[in-house]
Amino acid sequence: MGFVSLNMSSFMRAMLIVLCAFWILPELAHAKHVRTTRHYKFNIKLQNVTRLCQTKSIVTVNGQFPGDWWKADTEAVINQAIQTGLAPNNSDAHTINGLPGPLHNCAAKDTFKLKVQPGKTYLLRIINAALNDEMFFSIANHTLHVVEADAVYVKPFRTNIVLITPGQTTNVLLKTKSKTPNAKFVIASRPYATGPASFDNTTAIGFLEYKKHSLSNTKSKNHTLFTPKLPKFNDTIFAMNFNQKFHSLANKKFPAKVPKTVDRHFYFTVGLGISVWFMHCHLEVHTSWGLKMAWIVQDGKRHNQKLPPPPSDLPKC
Ligand SMILES: [Cu+2]
Repeated sequence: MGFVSLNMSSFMRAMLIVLCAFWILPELAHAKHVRTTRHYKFNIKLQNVTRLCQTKSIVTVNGQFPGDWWKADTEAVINQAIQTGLAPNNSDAHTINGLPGPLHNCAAKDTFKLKVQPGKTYLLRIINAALNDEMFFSIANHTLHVVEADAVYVKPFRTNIVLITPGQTTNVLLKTKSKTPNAKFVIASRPYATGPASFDNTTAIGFLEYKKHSLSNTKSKNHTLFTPKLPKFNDTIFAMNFNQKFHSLANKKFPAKVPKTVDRHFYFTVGLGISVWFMHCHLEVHTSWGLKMAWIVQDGKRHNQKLPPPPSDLPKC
């Protein structure tokens, strides 16, 4: 159970895995930290990054970037998509924490390594930061224990493979083997796609590696390499079965209070000439196709019920 797991003394704090666009954030977690407020510093700047034999200047957060990798300038990619009205050109590589892994040219060193200790439970915070691809994710010879999706606790369930959509987050527990194995385990991620459109059908690879004790023989490099089996790119039966495993936690502490009656009806109209907020609930790329909901938001009576004005650099219509 999720909360039983959170009370385990050997619980590791979450690792952020950003797939693909994946970010993996590993952490050693302890129950006493569950309700603490955390503070983070985000240093956002342009910097030169080299991937797939090619260097370009991109926006980084604390020196890192999530998301697929395009060899082309991504501003040019989206501008072309807006002009043609078609989907943006496919990315050239999916990544795990910004690293495509050894299946790509020039990327042998650009491989994410998740270093773990034996006999621990790690919380992996998995985010699909891909532009438009749903992703399978798996770690060879390890079972993942899904406990949360999109900031909501779920009834924990075990799976060897996670399927995650763009912009979605999920937290999974990874229990490491009780003793350090003489093996390396491949972490793999690649898309699930069923539509007629083409997609970036590349596989991002990382490695799960067990830390060696300082006394152990560090010369033994004859690791067995285990690779996970991912579903075929169009395995809809897997996708449906996986999605059916999600249920709200619905225990006493976190009950599922789902409203069962409609008590208020809304009627939306859209007009011109008012400050209007656009939103789209999931894939950012869909906003470039004109798929937006327009919200006209009126201020409430109290001070904290008033919206701040749009930022000064918001592009004008
Ligand atoms: Cu959409």
